[in-house]
Amino acid sequence: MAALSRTVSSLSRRPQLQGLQSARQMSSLFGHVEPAPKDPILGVTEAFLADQSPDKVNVGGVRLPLRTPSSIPRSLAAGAYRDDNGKPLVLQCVREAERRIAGNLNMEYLPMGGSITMIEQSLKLAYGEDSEFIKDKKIAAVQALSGTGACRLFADFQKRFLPDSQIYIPTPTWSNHHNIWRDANVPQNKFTYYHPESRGLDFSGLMSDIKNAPDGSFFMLHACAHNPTGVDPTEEQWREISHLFKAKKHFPFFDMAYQGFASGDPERDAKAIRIFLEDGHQIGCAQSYAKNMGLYGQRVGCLSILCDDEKQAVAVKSQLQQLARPMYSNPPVHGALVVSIILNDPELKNLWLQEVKGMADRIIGMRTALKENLEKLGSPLSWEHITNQIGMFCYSGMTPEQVDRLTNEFHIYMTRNGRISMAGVTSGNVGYLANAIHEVTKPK
Ligand code: PLA
Repeated sequence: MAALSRTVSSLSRRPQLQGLQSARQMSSLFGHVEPAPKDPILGVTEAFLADQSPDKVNVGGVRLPLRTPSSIPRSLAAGAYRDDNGKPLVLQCVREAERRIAGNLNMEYLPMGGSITMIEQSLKLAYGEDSEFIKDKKIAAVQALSGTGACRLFADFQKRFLPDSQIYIPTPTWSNHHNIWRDANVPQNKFTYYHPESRGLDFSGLMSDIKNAPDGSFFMLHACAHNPTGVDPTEEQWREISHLFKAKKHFPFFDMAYQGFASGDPERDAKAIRIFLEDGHQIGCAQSYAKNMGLYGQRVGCLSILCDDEKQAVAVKSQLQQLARPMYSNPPVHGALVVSIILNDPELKNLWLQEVKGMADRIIGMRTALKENLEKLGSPLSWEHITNQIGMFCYSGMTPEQVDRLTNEFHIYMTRNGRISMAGVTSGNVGYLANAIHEVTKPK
């Protein structure tokens, strides 16, 4: 009996011991894992949330000063659009699409490549309503997890099928581009883009870097509303870039995260891509509906690659699907339904076009307001670049130290590269923001 009870109790202790042992193993197994460095963009939101001051403003995106007890903290850290009251905006066309979805449509898996309608409509936006490439089925395209997922899928494709290729990335660029191609194990090169003194494009530097790259190089280009600089080449400059690309047989990969956000017109914002198409390039393109439809958290976008013919496009698409299958199998359905419904219905599409223009115009208005406020305060510095730059961001030229002062003394949060998310500036906070910028940039 005693022997039996010993056996029973040792048996009953065993799972506990095993649990302890595996817990010990676990802690040593991951003991070497250090916290990851903070993301330069999304980390700003975290810092903002931790700030207890009632005056905090996040322009990293920007956050409003919380002057009234009723106001709620608003994040302007990542580039996310806010209305003039500083509130996140759900577009009317999106609300209507959601109304049509609710109770009517099922939530089955999408095909591995995503929603066919969403892809068709996305290609029309990027390549043109009547594009011969669409008609000839020369474009391999899959639904992607927003713009980030589209870039990453392309980078993985590049690594798998052109394993010796590298990617040229502009200086500066959206910080995550570096992470994307790094994690896909594609070596990176930089090319000149921005001219800090003129706060504009370094066109000659850009052209000479394109020229000096080995023939057949891959280049990552921002199709419009360059992030973070807000500086885009002119149409004429794009034509020259395209010609040089042709001579050098380079491959342009366009990241088009802001179609419609630059000029207010998605057609105009696709101009760079259309120029390259006219010149007979093969291109790649990442599209995102995060900003232009306000579908940030829905993670809906499209990756396309223009191929030589239909047969090649079929093969490339099947390989893109093959890359997606072991990662996430197939993309999410809800955002794809929203986009399909809006772009497939002429009335809703029209409403969307008006709403994109409304967002772009509000941002343009805030650029003028910020510049005028700084001038009224008597700032001796030139703020012309605020209105010359385009899209969601203003690359202010402030130093990391000046940004630190904005945060420490004024509770204004923005990325340390001096990027202001203009989409978060409102009639209510532009004065506060201008005053703080003036204080930290005043010559001593
Ligand atoms: N490409 C560029 C150039 C971007 O600026 C962003 C987003 C993306 C792709 C990806 O967006 P998506 O995956 O949401 O479609 N850049 C933001 C957000 C707005 C971020 O950093 O994730 C920014 O604040 O820079």
